[in-house]
Amino acid sequence: MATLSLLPACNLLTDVNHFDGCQANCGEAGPQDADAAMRIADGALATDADPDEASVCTDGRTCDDHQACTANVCTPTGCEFPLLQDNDGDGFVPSAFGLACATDCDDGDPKVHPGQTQFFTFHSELAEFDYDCNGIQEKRFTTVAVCQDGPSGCKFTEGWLEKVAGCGVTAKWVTQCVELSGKGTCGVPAGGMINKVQECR
Ligand SMILES: [Ca+2]
Ligand SMILES: [Ca+2]
Ligand SMILES: [Ca+2]
Repeated sequence: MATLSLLPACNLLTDVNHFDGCQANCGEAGPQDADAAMRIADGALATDADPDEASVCTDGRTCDDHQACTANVCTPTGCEFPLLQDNDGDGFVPSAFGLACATDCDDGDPKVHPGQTQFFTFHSELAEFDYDCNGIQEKRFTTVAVCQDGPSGCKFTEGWLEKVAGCGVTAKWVTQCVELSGKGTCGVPAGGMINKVQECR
């Protein structure tokens, strides 16, 4: 038999912050569940002892997606599982939360997140050039140019002149290698180099 609640029900239309703003407490089991998670999102708490505790709704339903990085929230007709925090909207919770699932190493930059496949020529505010948050700043272009005399003409590998450029650094990139004046004179001709910026992630 269902238990009647004497407290007013949540109104999701008028009570925007319905996780902790409505008097009915949204039917949550206690202050440790979605309320606590929402306070983290509000910035009031740095940690939550049990962010993944299930919410028991007033009608007896249980809301729990068993994900530590989302709150378990009862709504009048179902459940919601909003991320604890995602300021930049890239779908990842900031790593500052200290949870295994919290992997966004710069929550102020949507270009920075796990799984990022693009490389960039400029650094982010918090993650430097580690755009995919794996702890390493990988360079996109890693070959050093080779321009040598060979038995059948010039042996050439396109690449950086002398050494691999650092992230965001502009340096010379060799694009051509030819016999400058006959056999045995392989070298970089005029116009055989460009300025290139190293990209990283
Ligand atoms: Ca984020
Ligand atoms: Ca981010
Ligand atoms: Ca990286």
